[in-house]
Amino acid sequence: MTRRANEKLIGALRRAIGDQQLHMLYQPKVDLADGRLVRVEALVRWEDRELGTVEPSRFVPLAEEHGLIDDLTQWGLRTILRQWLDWREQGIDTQIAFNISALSLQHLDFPDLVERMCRALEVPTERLVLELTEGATQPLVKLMDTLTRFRIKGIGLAIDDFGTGYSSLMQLRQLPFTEVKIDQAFVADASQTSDCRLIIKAISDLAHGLGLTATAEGIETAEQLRLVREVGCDVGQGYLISPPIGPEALAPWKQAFTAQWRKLIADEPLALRRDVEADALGER
Ligand code: G
Ligand code: MN
Repeated sequence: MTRRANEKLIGALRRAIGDQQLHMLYQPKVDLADGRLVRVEALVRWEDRELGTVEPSRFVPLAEEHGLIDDLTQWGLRTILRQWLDWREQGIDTQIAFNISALSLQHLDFPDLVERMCRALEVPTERLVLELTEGATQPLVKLMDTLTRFRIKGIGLAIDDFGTGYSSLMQLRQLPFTEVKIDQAFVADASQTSDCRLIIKAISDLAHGLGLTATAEGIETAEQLRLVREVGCDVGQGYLISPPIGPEALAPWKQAFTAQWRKLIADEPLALRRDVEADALGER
């Protein structure tokens, strides 16, 4: 893109952060044992009147480059914390996962700011999970101090898109993560190649060995759902379960999905359907 086009985009982004042109969608993640909602991932969307839909993959790097990332992060945090309160009013007590730029984590006082925001709105810090992707230039190990501060405050930490890019096994061991999100590329090919199934299982076993939750991203088919359940992933996310949805759609989704879950796993081998069996035995 030309410099001029970029400048126009940055100006528009600066205004958008101020006046409601950004909004959040939320994609449910469910417990793969019983289909229950465990958390949602907040995904920022930008509809500009002139520019149309601008993808986060385009505007987040620009925001980082031009000093807007902290404003964007704070707008996002305020939005999701208020949303949490709204859902709790409706009787939904879920965790919210928030994608965070490694740049925002360079400030050592950032965990305190997040804690203050949670406290001001009376949202328990345990309801918040931060998702981090390792950038090419910024090994996450450098952020050890900030990440440790978040953990001490009870905030969860997920490593996103694990298995592609630069994520190394050493970081998993050294950093205080609570969750590993297996990159959707592996899940996408899981039905075709046994290599991908093997990799998903290996990451999932590794996560469990280190005491972390293994989440499979990008589940689009019932076959992929079966495969990730079979290899022992704990949490699932993807279009099959739900695309990212507006906040008002969460309650209706939750109701509909419980019924759908039974159908989704109906053809699976019985060994995988412990929850259904337990139900039949009246144990739940
Ligand atoms: O990097 P991260 O895992 O945060 O990216 C999440 C992105 O993946 C979102 O933009 C979301 O819309 C997209 N996504 C979510 N579920 C699926 C899926 O099942 N298939 C594909 N192709 N994309 C998905
Ligand atoms: Mn993510």
